[in-house]
Amino acid sequence: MKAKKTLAGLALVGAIALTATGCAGGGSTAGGGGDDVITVGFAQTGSESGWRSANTESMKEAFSEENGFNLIFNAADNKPEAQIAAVRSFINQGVDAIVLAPIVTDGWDDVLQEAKDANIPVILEDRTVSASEDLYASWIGLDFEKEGETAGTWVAENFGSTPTNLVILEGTTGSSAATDRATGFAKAIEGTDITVLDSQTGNFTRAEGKTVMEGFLQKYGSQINLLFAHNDDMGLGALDAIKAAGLKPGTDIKIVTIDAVKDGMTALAEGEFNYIVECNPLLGEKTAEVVKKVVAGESVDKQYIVEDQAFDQEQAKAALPDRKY
Ligand code: GZL
Repeated sequence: MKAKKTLAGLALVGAIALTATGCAGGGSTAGGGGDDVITVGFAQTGSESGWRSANTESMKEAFSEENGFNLIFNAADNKPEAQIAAVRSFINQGVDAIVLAPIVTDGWDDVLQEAKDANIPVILEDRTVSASEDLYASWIGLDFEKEGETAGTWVAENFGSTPTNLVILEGTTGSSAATDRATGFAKAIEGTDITVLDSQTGNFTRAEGKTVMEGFLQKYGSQINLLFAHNDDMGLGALDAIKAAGLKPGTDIKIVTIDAVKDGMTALAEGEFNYIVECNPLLGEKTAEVVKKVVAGESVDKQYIVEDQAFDQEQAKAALPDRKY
C-alpha cells in the first residue's frame, strides 16, 4: 500500500506537508485514519431519481470508515461541468482513488488525463464514458442496451402485431444509460406495427417526466397507446399527467419503464405500470472491492456488468416484499 499522509495534517500545514512527505501523487490518506485508510473522491451525478438515491446509499455504505475508507462525496446536481470540477478538486486534494458516475458520456478526456498524470486511478460506476479505456481502471455498470432491448421485446411481443402509437420519455441527453437504452429499444421494435409518435428527454426526473407527458397528451391525446420511459421516475411523473387528462394509466395507456425501484414496482403491482426492466443500483460493494484491488496494485477486469431482471404485474406483487430498494 502506498505511503500515506494524514489529510488533517495537510489541512494544517497546507502544501508544505505535501512536499515534506514526498507525495507520490494521490498518496494522501483520510483525515484521522490509520496507514491503511483509502481516501476516495466519489463524483456522483446528483439526486435526480429514486435509483440515484439507492445507488448513493449503496456507495456510502460500502465506502465506510469501518471498511477502511475515507469517502469525500460530491453530487453534481446533474450538471456535467460541476462534475468535472469535482473530479479536478479530488485530484488537487491528492486522493488515493476517484470513483465517477459520469452524467454524460463525452467531455472526460482532459480531466481523466489529469488524474492519470497525477497517478490517481479512476473507477467508473453506473454509466460509462467515451474517453480512452486507458484513462480509467475499471467500469462497474449495467448493460443499458440490453435493458432497452428487453423493454422493446416486451412491447413488440405484446403490441407489435397491431398498429400501436408509442411516446418515449428519454433519460438525460448524452448519458450512456439513455443512449444505449434507446438503441436497444429501437432494435427490438424494428419491423413491428409500433409507431413512435414522439420522443423527448425528461432528464430522468419525475417533474420533467410529468411536464413532457403533459405536452405529449396535449399534442396526441388519446392517440397514445403506450409510453416507454427510460426510468421509473419519469414514468411516475407521467402518471399524474395521464390521470389529469382523464385517462387510466396501465389500461388506456400502457407503460413500460426501467429501474424497478420501490415506487415503480408499487405502481406496477397496482396495475398503473405494465412492465419494468430492472437496473440494479446496488453497485457499492463491487465498486469498493475493485477500488481496494486497484489501490493495492492488483489487476482488475476492465468492466464488471451487474445482472438485471424484468417484472410484469404479477411478478412485481411477489417480489415487492423482499426488494432492497
Ligand atoms: C442507470 C442510471 C439511471 C437510472 C435513472 O444506471 O444511470 O440514472 O436509470 C438514474 O433512474 O437517474
